[in-house]
Amino acid sequence: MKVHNVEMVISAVKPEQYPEDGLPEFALAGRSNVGKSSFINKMIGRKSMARISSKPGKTQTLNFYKIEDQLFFVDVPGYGYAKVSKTEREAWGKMIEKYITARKELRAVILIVDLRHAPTNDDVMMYDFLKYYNIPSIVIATKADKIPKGKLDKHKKVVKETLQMDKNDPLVVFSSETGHGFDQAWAEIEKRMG
Ligand SMILES: Nc1nc2c(ncn2[C@@H]2O[C@H](COP(=O)(O)OP(=O)(O)OP(=O)(O)O)[C@@H](O)[C@H]2O)c(=O)[nH]1
Ligand SMILES: [Mg+2]
Repeated sequence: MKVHNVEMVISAVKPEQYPEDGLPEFALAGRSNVGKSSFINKMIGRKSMARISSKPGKTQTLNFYKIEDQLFFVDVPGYGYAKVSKTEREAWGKMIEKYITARKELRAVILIVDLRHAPTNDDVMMYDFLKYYNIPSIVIATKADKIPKGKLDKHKKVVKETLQMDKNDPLVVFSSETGHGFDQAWAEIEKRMG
């Protein structure tokens, strides 16, 4: 998709604030600092529309970005950030769980993992959670610019095997720095918009 119009519609903290357009939504999931906001920025061709962390834990609300009046990207707080209090973590956990399991506009969760390392236990738990609730998922393995070209396939295999990915789920190797995987990522999203 060629993106010209992006509107940050709302930073929501509760369901009453979610948009009511009925447009398809794609939520970003992944550990804190993995590159969720950078993924959104790359996909919409803006340098800093979605806020990028200098510190992990920057995204604290559900941020709805309306793209071309056709879909929403929903930027979600990352998991696994140690410096968040237990109470806060539980509150966010509940909000995200509720959004993911109950939101009828949600077409797929875009799970972002770091291609450089094997997915963490939290990543595995998130993927299992999506499978358990039958939420379609698109796995994006980002920071591909940090891996030598000849090793991409090997790293990709580690991601697939560690998550024990369903053969029907797409895994897109991506880089927010170089745009590697951009067309494939859009193709996977567009397939699930209708
Ligand atoms: N080299 C490289 N760095 C990246 C890439 N994507 C993200 N980063 C860097 O990783 C850091 C975190 O990126 P964010 O996009 O803010 O991560 P996030 O997942 O939104 O973080 P939270 O909102 O805190 O959960 C930033 O310093 C980015 O510049 C990538 O594809 N390649
Ligand atoms: Mg973020």
